[in-house]
Amino acid sequence: MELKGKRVLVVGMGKSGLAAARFLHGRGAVVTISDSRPATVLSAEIEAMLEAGVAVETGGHGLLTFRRQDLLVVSPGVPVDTPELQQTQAFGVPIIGEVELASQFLRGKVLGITGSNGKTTTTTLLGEILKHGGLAAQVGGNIGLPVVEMIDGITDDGWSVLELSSFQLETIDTFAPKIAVVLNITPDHLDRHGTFENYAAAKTRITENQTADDFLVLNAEDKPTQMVAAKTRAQIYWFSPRRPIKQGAFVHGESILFLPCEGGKAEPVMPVSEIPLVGVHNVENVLAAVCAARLAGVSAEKIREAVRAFKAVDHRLQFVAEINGVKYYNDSKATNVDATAKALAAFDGNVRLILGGKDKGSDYTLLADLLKSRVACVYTIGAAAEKIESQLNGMVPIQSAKTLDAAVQRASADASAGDVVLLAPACASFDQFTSYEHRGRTFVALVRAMEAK
Ligand code: UMA
Repeated sequence: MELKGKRVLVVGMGKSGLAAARFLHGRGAVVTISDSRPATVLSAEIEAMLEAGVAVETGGHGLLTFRRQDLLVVSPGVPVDTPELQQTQAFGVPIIGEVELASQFLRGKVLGITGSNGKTTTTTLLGEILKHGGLAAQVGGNIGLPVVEMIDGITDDGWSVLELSSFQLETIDTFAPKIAVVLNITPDHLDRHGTFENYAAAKTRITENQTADDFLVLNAEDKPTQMVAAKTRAQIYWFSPRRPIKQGAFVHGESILFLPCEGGKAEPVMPVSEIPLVGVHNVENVLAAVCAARLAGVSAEKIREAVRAFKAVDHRLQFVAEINGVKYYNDSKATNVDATAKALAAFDGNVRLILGGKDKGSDYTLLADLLKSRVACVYTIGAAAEKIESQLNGMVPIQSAKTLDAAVQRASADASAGDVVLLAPACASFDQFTSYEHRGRTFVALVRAMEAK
């Protein structure tokens, strides 16, 4: 892609947009960046952009700004159906996301991971496995590092391991990972995508440019993920924690095996008991990582060593502390109902569950069975509290705590030895926090403060 002299508008002044604008300017493009937020809350970003030689528009997206451009680069958080973007598209101006832009300059091979849940754990784990296996590898994408910032970090023989969200995949064009992984597709971001079908279609785009020389790793136990198989030209590898499969990774008895090809000989990789993470969903994450890492050329032995040494990623079912026999877990990254279900399934019972935040059009009644079998009390917080309380009314004891601070205090006051206090809120964090990390860090700090008393 030739950028010199091109007029490019970057939409969104968050991490992705700022990185994209810097990159484009460095390649000789004439760059403008536009953000809907007012200048008063963007002063540091505005200064940095102006200093870098990028023109800035804040407080809304001006239709005229959008008209005089050769290319638009949108941040993942900007919906593609915003009127300004649609108008630009109608004028024939190409619209791509930051991942597509970066992929046109990124050297080496890409291992892309998507799914509704488990992306960050699997991406981080795969980065560790590839490095332990002696391969040059870097990790980024939705996990927090814009892909444009990874362009100088890898050579032709290395791997970029990318966590990819539906938002990022919605705006690709030519992006084609050598190995793509779809962990699962369960309802999430329905407020943005409108329907589950649209959301699943965005995730499916991870394979749309793959060829017969590429690999696609899919979850054999997840129906919507199985459907992705019909849309690919890549070679499919399956994973399953429940049953043997013809090509891919699965659990047999107490062991994880990898079958490199149909009719081939299954290789033992490791005992399931050596996985240092709780929950069946983490067995699935490891199985997906085993498939992808074997396809990238890492030996079973190196995979086993790297998995054994792996530590739970912060905010994903992260054990925080045990105080008076009560265990505290931070699963702030459980930002949708399915992730909360997976977290609950990792415990036998006596869970005091903190639920709530910014609703994403979710159906909390899907938790009914798990709540009845495993949860002693739900403590609601944030903007979604009322909806959660009305949907779960009568299924489980509920206390309206409003804030995370109050929820932790009440749950710990109610808990007795053997109980688990779990933050797995099933909602986005943006009503009361700046991010799920901020929410998770706040939870950890509240627990540590109780521990110190
Ligand atoms: N904005 C506009 N116009 C709009 C909407 C937003 O100008 O119509 C502006 C906002 O005012 C804000 C900026 O866009 O200033 C924010 O952009 P962004 O939401 O794309 O956020 P970034 O900081 O660029 O971070 C993005 C990802 N954010 C989202 O997808 C919402 C980060 O994923 C990612 O780590 C980062 O790029 C680097 O790749 C976060 C996330 O929440 C972790 N992802 C979702 C998830 O995991 O569920 C998908």
